[in-house]
Amino acid sequence: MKPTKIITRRQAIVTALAGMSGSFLAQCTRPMPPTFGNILRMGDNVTYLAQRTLLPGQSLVKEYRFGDISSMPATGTTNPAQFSEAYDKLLKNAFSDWRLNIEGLVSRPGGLSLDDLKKFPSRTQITKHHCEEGWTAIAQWTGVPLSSILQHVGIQEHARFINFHSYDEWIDSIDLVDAFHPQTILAYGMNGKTLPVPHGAPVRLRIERQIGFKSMKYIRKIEVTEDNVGFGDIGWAWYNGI
Ligand SMILES: Nc1nc2c(c(=O)[nH]1)N[C@H]1C(S)=C(S)[C@@H](COP(=O)(O)O)O[C@H]1N2
Ligand SMILES: [Mo]
Repeated sequence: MKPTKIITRRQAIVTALAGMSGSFLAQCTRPMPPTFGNILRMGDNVTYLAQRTLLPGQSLVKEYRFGDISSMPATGTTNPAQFSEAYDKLLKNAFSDWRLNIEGLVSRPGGLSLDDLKKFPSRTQITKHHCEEGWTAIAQWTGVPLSSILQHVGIQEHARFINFHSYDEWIDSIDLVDAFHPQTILAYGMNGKTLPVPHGAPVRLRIERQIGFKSMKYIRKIEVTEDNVGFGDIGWAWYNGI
């Protein structure tokens, strides 16, 4: 008779844990973030999975009153005209030639003007912006829900990511849960006025369930894809839920 293999308590625990996490991931029908597999971005996977599992993602962030509006510094790029000829031209025409180009996995690709966007029912929200540098600010944003635009262009079956491209060459993406969140808007107004250049004119994203840098300014193009393209190696996490 063969001697029974003796398993130490430690081995048993390690094996059980590996099995548990393996089967958890195997059973997990949720998509993994595009940073999955990058050891430095392990925290990203954990917060993404935890938030998407525990909070189905549709809860609303707090909205404030008009009197709560604070001053808000403009950070990062504050005027793409300084280096982008294309943006400079658009700015000189008060953005009348600006088009929101939408391409990728959509049934009706094309360009929407600022006036086109303003024909959709608008949403106005007073929310707190959380910059990764540690400051916060409260402002009022007016725009069109991203969900309305995605429904208008008709996203196709395999679509999973909404990628944004800006005039200052940023590329970033969000998943469909955040894209269809009711407070995710393409904002063209700020504090009751036209969105000013330092804050992202003519149109910026407001994505209230994630940290500040995900709210991309100076939007040029939206690309709907199955695989994530909108995440460069900028050293920041892709998923930044708050
Ligand atoms: N295109 C673009 N979007 C951007 C940035 C930028 O430099 N370029 N900065 C980000 C960061 S870090 C923050 S905190 C907010 C700042 O928005 P604000 O300038 O309106 O305060 O925009 C985000 N979106
Ligand atoms: Mo930021």
